[in-house]
Amino acid sequence: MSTQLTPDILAVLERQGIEVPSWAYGNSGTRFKVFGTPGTPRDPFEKISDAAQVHRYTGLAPVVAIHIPWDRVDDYDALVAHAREQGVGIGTVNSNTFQDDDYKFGALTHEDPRVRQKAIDHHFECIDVMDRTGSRDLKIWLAEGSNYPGQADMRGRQDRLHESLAKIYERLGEDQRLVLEYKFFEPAFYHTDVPDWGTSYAQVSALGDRAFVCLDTGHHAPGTNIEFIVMQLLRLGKLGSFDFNSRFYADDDLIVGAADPFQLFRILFEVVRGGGLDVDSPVAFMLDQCHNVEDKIPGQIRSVLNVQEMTARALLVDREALRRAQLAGDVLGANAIFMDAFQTDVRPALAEWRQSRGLPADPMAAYLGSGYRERIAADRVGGTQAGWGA
Ligand code: LRH
Ligand code: MN
Repeated sequence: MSTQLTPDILAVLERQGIEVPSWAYGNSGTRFKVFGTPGTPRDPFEKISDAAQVHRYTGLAPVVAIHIPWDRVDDYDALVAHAREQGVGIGTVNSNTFQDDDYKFGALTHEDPRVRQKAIDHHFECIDVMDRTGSRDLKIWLAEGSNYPGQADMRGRQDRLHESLAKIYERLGEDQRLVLEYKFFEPAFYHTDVPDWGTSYAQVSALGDRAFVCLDTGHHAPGTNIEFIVMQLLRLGKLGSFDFNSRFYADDDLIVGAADPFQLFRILFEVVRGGGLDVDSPVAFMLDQCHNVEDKIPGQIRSVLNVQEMTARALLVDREALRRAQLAGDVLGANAIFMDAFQTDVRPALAEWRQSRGLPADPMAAYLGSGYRERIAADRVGGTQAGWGA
C-alpha cells in the first residue's frame, strides 16, 4: 500500500457513504428535450436495482434517496425488502411541490390556506413514507417565488413559510430531521422564497434542533465562495446535507467534480476542517444529478469515485504545516501546502485499497464488463420509462 493514504485517512474513507438519487437512473433532460435510453428503469424497484450496482462496485453508495410522488408505491415494505436484497437501504425522502397546478403561485407560502394545507399534507405523506422506510431525513426544496417585482408580498410569504414548516416539523418523529434546501433562482426568475443559505438558516433555526440546511452545490450565483458557506454552516452546527453535482453555468446538475474539481476539493477540505466527516457528524452526503446524455449507472459510479478521490486529497492536506504557514503569514507557503494535496494523484492508492477490501480496483471497468447494461436493455421492454413525471 503506497504511503500516501495513512490508516487514519483510510478509517475516514471507510465510513464514507454517499446517498445516490433514484431520479438519476430515470430519464431527465431540459425544456428542449428529454432523451430516452434502452434499459431505463420503469418503476422504483428497477431504479433501486440500478442504484445498487453503484454500491456493488464501489462500496460507496449504501443508500438510495427517493422522491415522492416519483417513487410512490403501494407497498413500501416490499420496496424496503427489495432494497435490502440488493444490498442497499432507502435514505432521504424528497418532497415535491413543484409539479402541481395548484402550486402555480406557491405551496407552503401560498396566500390560500387550503393550498398551504394541501402542501403540508404532502409532507405528512412523506413523513409516513419515512416511517415505513426508516429514513431519517425529509428534504424540502421549494420552487416557490415570483417572476415580476410587485407580483408577490415577499414578507408575508416568509411568515406563511414559517407557519407551514412549523406544522411539518411538529409531525416529525424524534429520530427524524428536516433539511431545507435553498436555490437562488429557477423556476422563479425574480424572487425565490428560499434563495440562499441565510434564509434557509433563519427558517430552520426558528423550527428547532432537528431542522438543518441542505446545500446543493449547483444552487449559488456564479462566483459564490461555496466552501465559505460550508465552513459557516458547520461552525453554526446547521449543515444537514449536501446535494452534490457540478455546473458550468446554472443548475446544470452535472457529475460532481466534472466542471470544477478544485472547487469540490476546497469544499471537502472545509468539510474535513469543520468535522463534517467525524464519526458523529450530522452531515449527510447525497448526489443530486441528471445524466441527460451519458449512461446513468456509469455516471453515478464516476460521481461517487470523484467525491471519494477529492475527499482523500482533502484529508492529505498537512494541517499542522498549513497552520504554521498561516500563523507565519507565509501566503505562498500556505497555498503551496494546500495545492500539494490537491495535486496528489490518489487513484492508484485507492485502487489498491479497494482490492484489499474485495472491491474491484477499477469499478467502472468491472461494471461495464458485468453485462448488466446489456441485460437491462434486453429485459426492460415495454412499459413507461421513469422520468420526472409522477
Ligand atoms: C431542485 C433540486 C432538488 C430536487 C430536484 C430534483 O433543483 O436540486 O433538490 O428535488 O433538484
Ligand atoms: Mn438539489
